[in-house]
Amino acid sequence: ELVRGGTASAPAVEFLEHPDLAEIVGDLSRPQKRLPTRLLYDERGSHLFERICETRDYYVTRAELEILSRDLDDIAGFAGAGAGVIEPGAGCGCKTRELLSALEDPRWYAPLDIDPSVLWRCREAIRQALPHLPLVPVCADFTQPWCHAGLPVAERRLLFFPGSTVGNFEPVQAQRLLGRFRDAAGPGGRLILGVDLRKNAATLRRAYDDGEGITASFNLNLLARLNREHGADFDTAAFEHLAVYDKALHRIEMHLRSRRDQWVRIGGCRFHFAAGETIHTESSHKYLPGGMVALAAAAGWQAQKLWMDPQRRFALMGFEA
Ligand code: AVJ
Repeated sequence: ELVRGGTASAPAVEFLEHPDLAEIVGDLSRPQKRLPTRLLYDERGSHLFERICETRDYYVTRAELEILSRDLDDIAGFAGAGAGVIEPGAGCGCKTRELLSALEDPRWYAPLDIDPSVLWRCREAIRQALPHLPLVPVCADFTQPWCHAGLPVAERRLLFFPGSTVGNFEPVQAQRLLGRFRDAAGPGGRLILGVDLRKNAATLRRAYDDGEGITASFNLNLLARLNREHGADFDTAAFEHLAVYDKALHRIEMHLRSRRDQWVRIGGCRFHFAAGETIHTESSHKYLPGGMVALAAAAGWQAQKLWMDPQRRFALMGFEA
C-alpha cells in the first residue's frame, strides 16, 4: 500500500497512481481554485443530477422535454431515416428513448458517458424500450479522442447533445468540442443541440441553488469523491454550495465556499483556504440562439432548425455538417 499524502516524496508516486490527480492538484494551485467539472459525475453524482432534473427550480430538463414531445415528429424528420445516433454524455438516456422511438429506421445507438454505472443503466433501459436497436455503449470522456471510426455503418450519423451540456464549456472550448463532433458525424451528419437561453439572473440562481438542496449535495459530493478516491481530507461540512451569475460572461457559476480558515491535504500537497475563499466547480453558459448559430458555424455546422418552448427558456437546434 502506498502511504497517502504523508511525506514530501509522496507526490511523484501519487501522480502516477491516478491520471486525474495531477489535474486536481494543478487546479487547486491556481489563484482562483477550481476542480474539473467532469468529476461531479460519479455514481452518486449521476443520481443526484437526475434528482436535480426533478426539482421545481431546475427548469432546464422540463423545458427541453416539453420541446422534445411537442416537436418530436419535426425533430425526427430532421434527423432523417437510417441514422446512427451518437450521444455524448448520455447519462441514463431517458430523453433519448423518446427520440429513438420516433426516428425512422434508426440503425444503432452509441451512448457515451464518463460514468460506467450510469452507462450500464442506460443500456438496460434502452434494451427494454427498444429491444431490436443495436447498442454500442462507450465509456469515455467525450472531450477526449475516442474510437468513433469503429462504429457500424448508417445512412448518416446524428450527434444528439441535449441538456445544454455545451454550456459547461468556455465558448472557445465549446467551439472545439462541436468541431470534434463534426468529425465524428462525418459527411452528411446532423447535430441536434440543446441550448439553455439567457434569462433573468434570479431564475438562473434559483435553478442552480434549488430549494430542496439537491444541487448543493451534488456540488459537495465532489469533495466527498476526492476523499473517497484520492485520500483527500476535506471536511465537507466546512464548505457550502454557492451559485453566482456572471452578467458579463452570461454564465452561472457553481462554487464551494470555505466556511472557515482551513488546510486540506490531497496528493501529498497541502492547500490553504481562507474563510470565504471558493473553489469554482462548474460554469453553465447561457446563449442567444444567434450566438450559438455563429459558434457552431465556426465549428463547421450549418444551422437548419430552431425549436423552443413557449416561454423561450430553452432551445433545441438542428445543424447539418
Ligand atoms: C448537465 C451540464 C446540463 O449545467 O445545467 C445542473 C449541470 N449543474 N445543476 C447544467 C448542472 C448544476 C447541468 N448540465
